[in-house]
Amino acid sequence: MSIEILQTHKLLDTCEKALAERFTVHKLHEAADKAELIARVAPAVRAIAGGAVDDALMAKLPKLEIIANFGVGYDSIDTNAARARNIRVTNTPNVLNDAMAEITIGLMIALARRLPQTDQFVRQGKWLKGNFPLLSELNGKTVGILGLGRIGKEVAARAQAMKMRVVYHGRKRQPDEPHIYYDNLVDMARDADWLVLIAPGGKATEKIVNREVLTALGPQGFLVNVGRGTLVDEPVLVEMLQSGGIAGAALDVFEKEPQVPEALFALDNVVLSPHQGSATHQTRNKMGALVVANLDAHFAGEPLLSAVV
Ligand code: NAP
Ligand code: 8YV
Repeated sequence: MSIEILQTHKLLDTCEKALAERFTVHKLHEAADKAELIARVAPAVRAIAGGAVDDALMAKLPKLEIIANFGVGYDSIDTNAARARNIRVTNTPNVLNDAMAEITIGLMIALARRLPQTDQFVRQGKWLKGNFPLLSELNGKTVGILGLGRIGKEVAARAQAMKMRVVYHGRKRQPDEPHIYYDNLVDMARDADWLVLIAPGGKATEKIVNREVLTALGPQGFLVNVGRGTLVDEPVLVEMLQSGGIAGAALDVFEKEPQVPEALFALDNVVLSPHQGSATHQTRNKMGALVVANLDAHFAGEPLLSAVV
């Protein structure tokens, strides 16, 4: 008999195909009556593919053994509840590091040189009436990275290639890293020209970038958030972008996606991206393959490839 699994949101076609070849897949996101679907399949469901899993959902699935998240960030899964219920959790680390580092540097250049705005300037015929204002460069500047992890290190390497000085903040110093460590985020923001956020979301980091941090970054400072929207106090960020409290922001993630504060749409010192960090064919295919490989390993009784619980 085929193993039954629950899929919580749309996944890549190749991933869905691979899952369908192995399992009986119940698609929660497609169900008109989600409660009815859960009640009907609950006695048989042994795995979840996807995120957005809270304790209440786990409680309804007595046979649940594993949650295979599509993404490295697993803040949408209650890992404490999973641990307490002896449910394994996997994520998709490393396969997206290069895509993430590329979009981070891309967003930095796009913001420094206002690439979306210059494109509009040409298309709207404004160049015929005069030149676009002068801007700034990345080289020679200091970038402070919040979260020098797997992705943060790839961002650091590329920032150095851009002739930037790299410093970082996290909960602990990493002795093998050559970059200067700040144990205080406010101090790092004060010394940095660019603040790049690539730390996990969740309670521990909620609004870690608050008014004090943004004030320290200051009117010449740029913020790039490719980590999670919850890292930033979003209303304060909007206010400081409007008032010139910071110079600009490039944002791939937001507090309540896909909702984006409308006030940002009117600002020229902002570059917006719809959570596209890992959104390339090659990376998403690798992420999907890792979701499937973790489920395969689990049901074959083999060690998981990338377990977080
Ligand atoms: P990682 O290797 O675990 O790195 C996370 C880093 O954050 C570590 O350096 C860690 O350093 C730091 N950190 C963790 N908790 C912290 C805290 N409370 N305060 C300060 N620093 C903290 O993770 P990764 O693979 O690089 O991924 C990082 C995050 O990027 C993911 O969790 C996800 O939210 C986000 N992401 C976004 C996209 C996108 O599409 N935009 C795609 C992929 C990932 P310490 O342990 O020293 O604190
Ligand atoms: C998303 C991400 O998972 O890996 C992460 O943590 O934020 C992204 O890769 C991806 O957009 C799928 O939802």
